[in-house]
Amino acid sequence: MPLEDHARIVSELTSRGYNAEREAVTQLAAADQPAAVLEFLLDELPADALVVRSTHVESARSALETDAAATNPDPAPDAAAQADSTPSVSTGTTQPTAGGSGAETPVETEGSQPIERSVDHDLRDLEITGDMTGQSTGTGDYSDFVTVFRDRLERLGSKLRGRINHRPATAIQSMPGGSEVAMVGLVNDVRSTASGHWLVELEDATGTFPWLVMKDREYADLVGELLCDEALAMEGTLSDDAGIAFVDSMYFPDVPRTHEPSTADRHVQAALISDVHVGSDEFMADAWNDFSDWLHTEQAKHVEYLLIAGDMVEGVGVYPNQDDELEIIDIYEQYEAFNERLKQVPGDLDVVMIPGNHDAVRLAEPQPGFDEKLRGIMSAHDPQIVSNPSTVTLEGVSVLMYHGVSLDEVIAELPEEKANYDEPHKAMFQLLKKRHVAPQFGGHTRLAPEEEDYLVIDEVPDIFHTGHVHKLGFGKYHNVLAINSGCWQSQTDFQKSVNIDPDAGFAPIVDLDTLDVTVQKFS
Ligand code: D5M
Ligand code: FE
Ligand code: ZN
Repeated sequence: MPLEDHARIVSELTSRGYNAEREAVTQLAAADQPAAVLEFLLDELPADALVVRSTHVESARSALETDAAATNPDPAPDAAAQADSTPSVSTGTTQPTAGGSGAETPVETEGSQPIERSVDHDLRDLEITGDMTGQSTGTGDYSDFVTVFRDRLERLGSKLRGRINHRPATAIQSMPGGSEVAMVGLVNDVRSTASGHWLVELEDATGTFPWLVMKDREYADLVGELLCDEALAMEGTLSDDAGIAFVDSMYFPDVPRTHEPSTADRHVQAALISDVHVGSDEFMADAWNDFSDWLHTEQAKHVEYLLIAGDMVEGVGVYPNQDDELEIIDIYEQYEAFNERLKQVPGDLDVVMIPGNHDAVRLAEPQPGFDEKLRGIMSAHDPQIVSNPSTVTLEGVSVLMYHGVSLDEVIAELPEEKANYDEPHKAMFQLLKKRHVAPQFGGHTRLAPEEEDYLVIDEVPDIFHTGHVHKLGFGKYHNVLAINSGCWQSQTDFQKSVNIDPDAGFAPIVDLDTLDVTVQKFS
């Protein structure tokens, strides 16, 4: 089947305000006279139908084929039955009323009627980079870990080496006391000394060297930000016995302050969400319905991209006692239900998704995109399914998508003012500064060693999008927009027990031409 036919059918349907099931498009394309079937079908669709389903196509085809059109073609009963399961969107007959049933009405009252979305697909541009799906080579051997850390040091070191006159650890070990020295390495260990100073051990490909940060130096404050295995450069002076170096300067790979983000050439928006958790008792169906209804309204007509940063479903066996709060027990049924949720959003959106720690892919990062079976299930709107992390560039604006498991660790390890759950974007700033999405190995975040370190932030993104901590927060770090997108799951028993108050039912919307953010609330 030529793809153009599919694309033409989809754009024809969307220009008339309809979404379509993928199967329906395939069936239409396969019909003898797709245009005739399409016209017939649209004539017969119930007035409030928003989604063209395969059952509609079948009815229309058989009605046409038996040439019963003149007598009594009646796909309506079938179509009406289907319409019950179509997403509820206020149709112009049901006015949203304050204090009304609420659940099925969009939160915004202004411009909240569904409209015929008309988008020009030719203006869109979406490119994926850094997707490691299908590229996994790691076997979990010790040698793989050596390779991945060497790659990390190589690539992050290259961002540091130009700034200092560095030497390998072994060369420093043989230099005389009092020498000026500099080194690029990964943080091997951080500990405080008896007198309250800090000893930071750096490791490179040749060996390790201890660096002493005096407690009263301006850099002492930065020691609190350090995580094991992150890349760092130190400059200083060797002690008289040449056994340690006193730190004068400390450098992070960082984002240059001069970074100028790219922007789109037209007014177009992306909705950034994550942590849908379909299958959980706490999945907020009403908020999701409101969100997807809103996407069909005038207010959302510029939203052309939908990015989902992991935890599509609640999964099974992710945390102890999780089973008690499952609405859907079977993992595949959870994905089927998620796909139904995906069908609710306009079919002309370009959807990109990465997995999270609740999803049915390996837990260790980088996580490859979903396997063929799950792709088959999550087929609504033909989403781009890529690895965690991956970068998607939308009309020139690069968005680094990462689920965010390492944020728990950054928040646990760093002082409150530098990273906390109420300001998740601050923890994201730290990852940008370290130019790595999950620096610390061996804690919460599991690492799958590969030939290269896919978790390194090689190119500075224009937007950094994470989820996982279920808190909404955004801000700019050296002109990079960091957004943690909240969730669609209300508080779980575990979260109640540890006082996590999730930000559920929010959709941050980014203007790709200005990188401004507006937050739509649906709860
Ligand atoms: O995790 C959502 C947030 O809640 C994230 O910050 C981890 C934390 N969380 C949730 N459940 C648990 C349990 N059982 N143990 C430890 N931390 C937890 P998400 O993985 O997206 O559900
Ligand atoms: Fe989550
Ligand atoms: Zn998560």
